Amino acid sequence: MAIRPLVIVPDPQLRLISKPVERMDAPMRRLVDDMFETMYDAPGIGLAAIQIGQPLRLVTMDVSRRDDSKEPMVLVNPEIVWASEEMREMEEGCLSIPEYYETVARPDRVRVAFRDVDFNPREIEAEGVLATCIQHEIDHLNGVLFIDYLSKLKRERVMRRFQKLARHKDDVA
Ligand code: GNR
Ligand code: NI
Repeated sequence: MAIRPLVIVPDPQLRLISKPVERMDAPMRRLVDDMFETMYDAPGIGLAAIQIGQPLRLVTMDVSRRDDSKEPMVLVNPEIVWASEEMREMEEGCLSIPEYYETVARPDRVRVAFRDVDFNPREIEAEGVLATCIQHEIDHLNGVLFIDYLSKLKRERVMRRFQKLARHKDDVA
């Protein structure tokens, strides 16, 4: 297992449409292991494969509190099959946009079809933090970031901050 470097904005990889996973073989399971290790190390409650540079429709999540009861989840090729009319506002952050938090409104409950780590088809209904996290991760698979739901002013302010940071990195390299 290995902790892999995170892809950070404005890296254009974050705008890619990820490709469906066709089978769960040994290399794919190793990728899942690395995603969990990277996610727990960050720490984060979810991670999409593109955040470590792999454009595949693969998500790891664990929304449990603290490490007394880990609840690792793997979503392969997840799809929202139903979303509630009711919305919920939650403060979001993203490992690809470090140390920036803003409130986003999303459907309060969603039904999600996906395949598990053995590639068996499954469906779950999620609400609360889990529903928010699943929607945030599925957005990543489609090249969408939570800042896309903010005003243009806020989004451009954040993007300028990270563009400046990225330029600075080139300076010292
Ligand atoms: O760790 C994370 N926390 C979080 C908090 C509120 C809404 C979504 C998230 S997901 C984020 C990790 C991440 O960037 N996943 O893509
Ligand atoms: Ni994210």
